[in-house]
Amino acid sequence: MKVKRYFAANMRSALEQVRQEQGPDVVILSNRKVDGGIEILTAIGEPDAELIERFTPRGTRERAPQPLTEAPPMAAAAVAPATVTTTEPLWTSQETVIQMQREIGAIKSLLEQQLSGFAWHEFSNRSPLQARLLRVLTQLGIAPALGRNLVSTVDEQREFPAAWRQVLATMQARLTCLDDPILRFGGHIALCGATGVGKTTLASKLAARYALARGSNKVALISTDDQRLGAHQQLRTFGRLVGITVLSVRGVDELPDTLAELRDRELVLIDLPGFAPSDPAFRRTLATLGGLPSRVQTYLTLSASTDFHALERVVQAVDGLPLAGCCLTKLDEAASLGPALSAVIAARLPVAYVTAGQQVPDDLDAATTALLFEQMLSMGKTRPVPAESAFIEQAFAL
Ligand SMILES: Nc1nc2c(ncn2[C@@H]2O[C@H](COP(=O)(O)OP(=O)(O)OP(=O)(O)O)[C@@H](O)[C@H]2O)c(=O)[nH]1
Ligand SMILES: [Mg+2]
Repeated sequence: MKVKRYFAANMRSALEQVRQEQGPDVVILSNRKVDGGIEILTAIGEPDAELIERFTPRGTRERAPQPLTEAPPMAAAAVAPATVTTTEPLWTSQETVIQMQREIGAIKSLLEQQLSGFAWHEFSNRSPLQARLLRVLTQLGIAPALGRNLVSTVDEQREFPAAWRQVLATMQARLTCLDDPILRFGGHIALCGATGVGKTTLASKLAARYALARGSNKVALISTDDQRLGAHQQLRTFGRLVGITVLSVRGVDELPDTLAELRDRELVLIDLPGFAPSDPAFRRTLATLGGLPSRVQTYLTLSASTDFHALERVVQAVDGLPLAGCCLTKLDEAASLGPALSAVIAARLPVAYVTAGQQVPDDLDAATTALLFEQMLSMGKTRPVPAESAFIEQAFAL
């Protein structure tokens, strides 16, 4: 076995020299930086155990050096990459690496937690009034992003009561309520939303109220839910009880004919099936409704007892679709009204009606900002959302 020394200004040219002179089967014994460039020592001929031992760094003796046709050292891979084969498991699947990834993940979340803690404390020291306002908004269930945005314009020099009134006024200005649009003007109204939020109950309440005010022959209901067992029946039974016409269709495509049949009705309520926000049929159905020749106004039904992230998913699912507004249900079941108001403010959805109970037609009110704010504040007083430091620090990091 013969040792040969190569010298070049950089690693690339040194390897190029080795490759040109000795081809891919050369054994690289060592490579190191020396004055003015890189030195590579190579071996040719039959392997010499003693020589290999001398040039193998401690801790890697069982693996290196090797011919370039086997698992290559870093530099050798550049010489003959196409001939490299290895049966060793990929390094990413090795147990130790997986364990390291887990530990890095844990350190990362610990760091994030600490950073959000620092951020909150730094914020509290710098802007104590804004921090106090944010804490109260958190107790009302207001989503962190909206809360931070609301307090950001408050002047630190103000007294707390005046600053709080300013925050409420800013929030109120961002919330739009519609003035009883369905019961005042009728029309073709579709109610959409996630499963079980109270669409059919709301449609029944609106129909019954309209019938009480203007006569049952002025209103009709259409059930479009052919998926859920008994869905058509639920509305039909209600219709029979209160003397309101109820028709069923197998899908929204059949609506134009049915709406034409009901042309003498002032108010036609279309009860849609419930959809999971991720179901593409949700958007498809709403898009079809938007394209019907007869104008159909669609309202999104949101349950106030749902948490903010679930509400956010629903409003994002209908983003960009033509909605007339939304209705908030199950206020009686909600622990706080903050999440629902945060979601509708973020989505700029006007609120038309609220419901707070199962009674048809009693538990229904036209939405007003005064009513919603009064509810939100009284819920916050009786059932404040926990706003201990740990909770608010986490919210502050989001
Ligand atoms: N507590 C309370 N329950 C309500 C309210 N509105 C509806 N519910 C109840 O919620 C349940 C589901 O109501 P539905 O009207 O069938 O809901 P849906 O959205 O039509 O459901 P799917 O058609 O299955 O998607 C029923 O038990 C209703 O009585 C409300 O404001 N408060
Ligand atoms: Mg229903």
